[in-house]
Amino acid sequence: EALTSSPSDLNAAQKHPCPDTSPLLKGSVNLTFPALKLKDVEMENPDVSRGEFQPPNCTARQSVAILIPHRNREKHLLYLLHHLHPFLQRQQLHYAIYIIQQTSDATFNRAKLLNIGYLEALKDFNWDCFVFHDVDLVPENDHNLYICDKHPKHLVVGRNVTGYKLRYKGYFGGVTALSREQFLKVNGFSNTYWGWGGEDDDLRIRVQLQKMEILRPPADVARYTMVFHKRDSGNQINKDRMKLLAQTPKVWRTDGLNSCSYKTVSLERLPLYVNVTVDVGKPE
Ligand code: UD2
Ligand code: MN
Repeated sequence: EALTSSPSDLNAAQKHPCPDTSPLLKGSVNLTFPALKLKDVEMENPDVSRGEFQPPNCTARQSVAILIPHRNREKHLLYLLHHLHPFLQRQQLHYAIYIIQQTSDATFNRAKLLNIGYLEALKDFNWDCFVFHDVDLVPENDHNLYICDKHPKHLVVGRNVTGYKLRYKGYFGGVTALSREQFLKVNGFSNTYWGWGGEDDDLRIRVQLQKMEILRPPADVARYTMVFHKRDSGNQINKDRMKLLAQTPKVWRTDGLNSCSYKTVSLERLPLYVNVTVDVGKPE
């Protein structure tokens, strides 16, 4: 087989499945945050094109869309791209990164942006798995696998800023991984959380209502560095969040993916990510 196959054959059916454990993993890495330009990060990642990567010599075990809600955090985005691309390549995944940008300075809606990311990414490819990712969280250990499991996964057990401890039982913020089916089953996120807080707990309630569990990697692996930031303007604390959380069991069927209306302002395929700019509207 090796004697007769040409390089192009290797890209087709003859590739072997990637191994269960990638030989490229490094474990815990020392993160650095040097001054960066987008061009530098592009040069570091010659095998990524239009935001997408496939392992060259084996067939990835899963195809994963990374969805990042974003507005006005350009420096964080560069750091994340700088660390996350090599991290995902070491995991031998087929992946693409989608940045979902909210236009206008109306109140931020993280959850709705992530619903939109899911819907838009599925227009490109039938992704197996979706990772919902804050822009300011950089994973410290590549044994924290960005793949989906039998149950939804919460990948952030600890952060540098909180002493690497789980903030509270049921905490589901920061970075989560749900399969295409799991996310559909819970009808995605609620679209009704404007401003900071609550939307992550809402998703946990949806998961629990479906009798799914929440899985977490071991604490020594599920570690992140959060790049320091203050509360953004346009993302003030959502004072209604407790009231909304009490409604979730009643409203989840009609508030979510199936009711997510938005306008796509532009969709650009940049070298390192797909840039989806959307108008999510504003609170009613
Ligand atoms: C926590 C959660 C986060 C979310 C949030 C409440 C962790 C590690 N993270 O983050 O997942 O549940 O609380 O809503 O527990 N963003 C922008 N521009 C903005 C505002 C927000 O890009 O102007 C994005 C960005 O990806 C950011 C994310 O939204 O990382 C969450 O906002 P945050 O970082 O201000 O909130 P934080 O750190 O309290
Ligand atoms: Mn943050």
